[in-house]
Amino acid sequence: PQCGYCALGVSCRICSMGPCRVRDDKTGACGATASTVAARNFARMVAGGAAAHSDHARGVAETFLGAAKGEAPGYAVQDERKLMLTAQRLNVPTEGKSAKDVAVAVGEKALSEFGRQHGEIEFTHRAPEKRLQIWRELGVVPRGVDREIVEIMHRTHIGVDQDYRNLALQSTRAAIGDGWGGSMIATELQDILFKTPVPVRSRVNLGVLKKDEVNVVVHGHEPLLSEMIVHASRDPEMLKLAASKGAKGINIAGICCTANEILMRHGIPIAGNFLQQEAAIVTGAVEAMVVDVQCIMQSLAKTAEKFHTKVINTSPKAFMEGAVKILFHEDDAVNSAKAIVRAAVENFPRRGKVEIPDDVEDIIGGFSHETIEYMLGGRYRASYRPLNDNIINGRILGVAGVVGCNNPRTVHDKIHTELVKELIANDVRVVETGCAAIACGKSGMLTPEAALELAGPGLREVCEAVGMPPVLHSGSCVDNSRILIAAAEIVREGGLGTDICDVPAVGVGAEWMSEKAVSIGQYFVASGVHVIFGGLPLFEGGQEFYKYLTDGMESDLKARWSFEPDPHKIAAIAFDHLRKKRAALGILGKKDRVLFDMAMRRELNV
Ligand code: SF4
Ligand code: MSK
Repeated sequence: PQCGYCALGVSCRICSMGPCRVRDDKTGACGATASTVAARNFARMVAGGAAAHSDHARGVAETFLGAAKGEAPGYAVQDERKLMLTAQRLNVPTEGKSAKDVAVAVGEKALSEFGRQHGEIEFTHRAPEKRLQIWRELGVVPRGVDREIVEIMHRTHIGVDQDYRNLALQSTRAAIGDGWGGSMIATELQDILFKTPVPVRSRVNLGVLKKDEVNVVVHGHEPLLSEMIVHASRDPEMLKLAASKGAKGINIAGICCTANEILMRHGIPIAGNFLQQEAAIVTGAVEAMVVDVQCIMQSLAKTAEKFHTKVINTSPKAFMEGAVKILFHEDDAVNSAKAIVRAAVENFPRRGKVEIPDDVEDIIGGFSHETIEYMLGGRYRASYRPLNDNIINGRILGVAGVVGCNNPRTVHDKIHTELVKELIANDVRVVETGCAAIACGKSGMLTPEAALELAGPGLREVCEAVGMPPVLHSGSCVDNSRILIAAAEIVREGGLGTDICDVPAVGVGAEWMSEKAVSIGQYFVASGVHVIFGGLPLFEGGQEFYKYLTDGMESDLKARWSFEPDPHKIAAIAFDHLRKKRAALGILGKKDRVLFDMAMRRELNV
């Protein structure tokens, strides 16, 4: 049974005078009000989410440094151009230095951002100047990734910070440390190690599992593992072993964000999103489900007991009862990955009845910020200019970042897909990450052909001109940092205001469920983007705090939250917001294309 107080965000168990359930004018045993309790709960969700993203990033930075020093065989810098750009952004000198030395310095600098105690996280300087100014005035520029998370844990201890706005500001600081810190570090270093994604065609849904091959499903979040599994599955020794067991090959497929990572860089097919993890096992066709961290249901091993599937637990941070432990060692990645793939192959003869659904869709992934810029502007003038122009001339109403999880409170994928269909039909350019992207992939919206069928006339015209799908897959949860960078670049390109809050843009987490989603939501709001979450209005019980989230935050951050479970109402809120932003920019009406005659050209002041 679910607790009504918890649903409203007003139960507290942070000290043993409680637990307390606090509503209206009642208080906890310590005197805490409902708004204080709700703000503390919100802050702790942000801390949990920011910690998850950032600990993932720390692991990447450590392996990156090991690879740069030649101490992590199997990993190497694959995108030197991005290495040099990232060095500049981190204030690491590059002149006269070898790529190896720059990589070591970048790895050390990135790693130091986590434990940094003073100053400002370097990547926050990628935000528009005005945004940075807002953060500085509010005192919310993160000093270090870890420090802001620790400070949340301190401030939410019994008897410390009791002011809901002050708690929300620290949540903002930690969330910025996630989006413009930890998550951005993860994305940038992963791109340098494994290549910056470019568009790649693949397939999605359970139908990607193969009847006659060994199926290895990788699930979780960290590409350090999955990249190596992909390589191990192509190893001739492994393929020979598979053949000796009667299999025609080794098929890798992904679930959740691990799926997004290997789709983006290798075009590996996706078996499904969060709510399909057990369904993949139930096909009877999965020899091994290889899991690392985050979003792995504890029920998996129990489900697997009924089938031949081995759930292989690879992270020392996340032990699972009933799973086979084959720990993944980054300093011996190739052999660790081979041991995992070998275990899967050897399990093939134990297969029983197999039932793989036919459902499968084509999908295009790989829309990194660099790719979007290149596709819009071309090799020699990569830029967001065409996107800005198409927003200004009204062909595109605005941009929506639709991200986040699945949640069994709603029919699987329904809110994502109904919402996104409505958005693109009304000329909103949609950028997606995480399980939301997989949901829309399964319903066929991630192909250029979808633009012809589903997009409104303006968006269709733009998609046809550049050969893009109406919905862009930009990667995993940490890759929401790509959307932040794209937003900053749109501002830098000019014509749509001087801060991210001026751009007609919204963020939506329609089926969110994880703490990471709350951190993502807060760093989008902190960056100036109106954020709409579906599901429960989790903090509604703390009335003043809830009013602050949904209204008052606007005066601090020029953006706020909305909570709305219905996809059509979410779309209505989004359209209303995009139109308001367009009106403020003076571009509300659609501008007709004008063919300039000679007299008009002469009048141009260029
Ligand atoms: Fe109750 Fe206050 Fe303790 Fe929370 S901190 S459990 S509201 S006494
Ligand atoms: S995997 S956090 S269910 S998006 Fe990133 Fe999906 Fe949400 Fe996990």
